[in-house]
Amino acid sequence: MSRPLRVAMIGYGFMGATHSVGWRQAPRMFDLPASVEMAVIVGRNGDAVAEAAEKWGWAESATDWREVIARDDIDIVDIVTPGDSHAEIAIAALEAGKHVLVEKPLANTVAEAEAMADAAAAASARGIRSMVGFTYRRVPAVTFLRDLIADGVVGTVQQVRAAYRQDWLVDTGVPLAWRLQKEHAGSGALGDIGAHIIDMTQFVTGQTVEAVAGTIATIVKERPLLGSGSGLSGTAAEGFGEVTVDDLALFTGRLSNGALVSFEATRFATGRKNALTIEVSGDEGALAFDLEDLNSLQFYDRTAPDGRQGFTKILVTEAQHPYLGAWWPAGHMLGYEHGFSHQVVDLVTAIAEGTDPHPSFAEGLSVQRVLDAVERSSEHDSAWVRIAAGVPASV
Ligand code: SOE
Repeated sequence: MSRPLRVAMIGYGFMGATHSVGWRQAPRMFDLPASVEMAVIVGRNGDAVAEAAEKWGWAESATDWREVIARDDIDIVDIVTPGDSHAEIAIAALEAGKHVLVEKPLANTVAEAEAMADAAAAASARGIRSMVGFTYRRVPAVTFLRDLIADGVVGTVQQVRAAYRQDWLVDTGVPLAWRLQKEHAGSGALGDIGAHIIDMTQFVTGQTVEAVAGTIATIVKERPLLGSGSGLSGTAAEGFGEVTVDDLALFTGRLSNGALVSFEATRFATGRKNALTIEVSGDEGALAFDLEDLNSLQFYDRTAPDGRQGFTKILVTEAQHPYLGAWWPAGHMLGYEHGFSHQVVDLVTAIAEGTDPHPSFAEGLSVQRVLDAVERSSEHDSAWVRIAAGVPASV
């Protein structure tokens, strides 16, 4: 057997923890076609990144990502930094011949995403693979929902409702972490969680979002400066700074088949912690998913006899459901973190088989174009904005 694929992860915040769980669990639970080693984790603060390495099981830590991607013993670079460094690191890693996984959204701007997609296409010609971390595609119920739609169980998709609702910014004391600063995050709720529901809509329907009309808004315009910590768990310091991203985004999308989608991405849905929901309505049935009940789907079959129609709960935990064969007996539930293992399974399988994994950087670019179009629509009184050069959603 050839030597293991050795992984370097750049970044060590919340997504660093989730990706570490994925790299650790996937090889233990799935029969991967190649073995994997968690070689090195990289961050600017030497002490903090050494502690993360110890806690999450990385063999080494380092403080200079450029030195790490120049190493011959590294095969995969996993990027979990804020969006402002995705393009630079990903393009450098691809040029250095490393396979790349990058956390969503692909980038902060369309121009960066285009450069990344170009670099990925050039690298693919040299056998180098790249993937964007839209992990919710890999929740078994979501993958199964996509399969059912592809099998035609809802007939023609006529309407979609997609929402991602959080409430962590209702607290005006939450400090000005990088997710609230345009120069680091690109956008706010729109790019952070709206990106997930745009990708999910394109993934499950097999359609692309071709035009959007919507509004973004910032509800709390100033917040305490960040003291210690980062990401979602920082603490406040003295003084205030301006929030430069949106707190919520409401928009309508038109799919390539003409169907309309209502999108809502918000960090101000009081009481909703991490509530992603999607409902796809077709002429023969409907399917609905709710992340807060992630082991199941709701299915409505319009072709069932009159008087016996109604939404049915399908528990997506059987061995024949996507990814489930490697886990527990039916009914023994999975959680949020399992999607990160499934992401590793699909990436490592693609690398071993010499195929391009999904979601590709081109698919990440297609989401980025939608995000950009929503911002432009909002700037122009919610006018419809067409998305140029849409890239087909993958299977
Ligand atoms: C924060 O809003 C966040 O961590 C997102 O960045 C993730 O993509 C999502 O999985 C959970 O919420």
